[in-house]
Amino acid sequence: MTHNAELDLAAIREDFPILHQEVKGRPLVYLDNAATTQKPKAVIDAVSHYYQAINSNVHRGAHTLSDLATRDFENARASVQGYVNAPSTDNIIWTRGTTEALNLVAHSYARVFLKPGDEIIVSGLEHHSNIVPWQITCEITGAVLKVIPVLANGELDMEAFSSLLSARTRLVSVAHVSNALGTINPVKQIIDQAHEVGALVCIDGAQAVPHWAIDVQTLDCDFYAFSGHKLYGPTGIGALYAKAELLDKMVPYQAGGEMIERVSFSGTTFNQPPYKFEAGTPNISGAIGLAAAIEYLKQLPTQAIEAHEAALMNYANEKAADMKGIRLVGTAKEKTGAFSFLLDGTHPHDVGTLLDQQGIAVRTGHHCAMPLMDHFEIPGTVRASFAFYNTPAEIDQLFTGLEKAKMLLL
Ligand code: C6P
Repeated sequence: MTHNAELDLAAIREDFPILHQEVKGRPLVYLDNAATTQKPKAVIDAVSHYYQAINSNVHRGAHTLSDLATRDFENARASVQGYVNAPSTDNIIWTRGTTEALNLVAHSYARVFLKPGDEIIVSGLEHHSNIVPWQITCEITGAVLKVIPVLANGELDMEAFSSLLSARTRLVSVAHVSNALGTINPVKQIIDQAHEVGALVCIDGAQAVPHWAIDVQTLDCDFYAFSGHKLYGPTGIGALYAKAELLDKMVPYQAGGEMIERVSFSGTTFNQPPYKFEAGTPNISGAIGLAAAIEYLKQLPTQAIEAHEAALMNYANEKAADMKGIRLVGTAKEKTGAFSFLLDGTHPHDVGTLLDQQGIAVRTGHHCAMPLMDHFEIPGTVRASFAFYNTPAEIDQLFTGLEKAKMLLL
């Protein structure tokens, strides 16, 4: 369905079949969008159409269905290219998601080109997917991992970042948006400063792309990773953007079919990027579903969506200011998506369970950001995370649910 400039929330919610159900006898309030977003019918239909009408392997060219599948699969790559404004479809590598995209950079670039004493900088608010691949890289190469400290409000300490940068810095890898706190990091500044010392920059965009269409050329990042399932697309598909000159010199990630040019026992030559990094039969339906998600998002009124998401965050902040015994975790000036908090005297898991009993879905725990939780000396948080289909009424329900949880737990 097409939406015009004004945001028609009721019409938007009609596009998402899963939202219209009861959980534990209550209308579902889905506030776990940072974990995964729900899928519009356009995405479900695109995946279903692929399996019903054109299911075939791609790039084999042997018959009509294979040609159709290849066309839709490669058109999907063009949709992703357009969404992030990459110069060419050759800059877009299909992955299973953000995690695999970051591992690809670690495996195919960092492990090959970093030497003992080189430095990789991450931040203290990273998801484990943007920490562990670099720890392993450091173990293998002898490089050293440096960490940008996090301030009390959940923003990065940018002065500390400046002092960490040196001629030894080879790679900076940071989240565009924190999944645990919602902090929007100043990635353009990080990229520009890192480039001044000759370092490359990899951005974990998992929590940014669901909120606005990014532009990799304006950012001038070297790598940008994201997951389809957080962008209203299917699970098991994501993408890595990388600059062409880097892809040319990077080594293959996995080996097998598709990524080769010619195989013989006297030696094998590799395919051109992006295929050099895409061994094996890809997630064809996932790519087609992700393209359907992007096309769906493109027909929504972007400014109204952004204003609505900001209004949801402001409203949650106002409600929290009126509530006794709630402590927000992450109060950065620039935030999107995640709204993390603790209720005094309660454990996040107990709060999450009591919310679930009222049909309200949130995530509780460390959010795969254990170093960040250690930094704040907390076991985890309750995290409500918003998407454009959420309503102010759902935020009211969240806070009513929290008052009930408080009564039962205290
Ligand atoms: N965060 C969350 O509930 P994958 O699992 O590969 O699609 O995405 C990993 C990932 C990487 N970086 C960030 C910033 C993320 O938020 C995530 C996924 C989910 O916060 C699941 S742990």
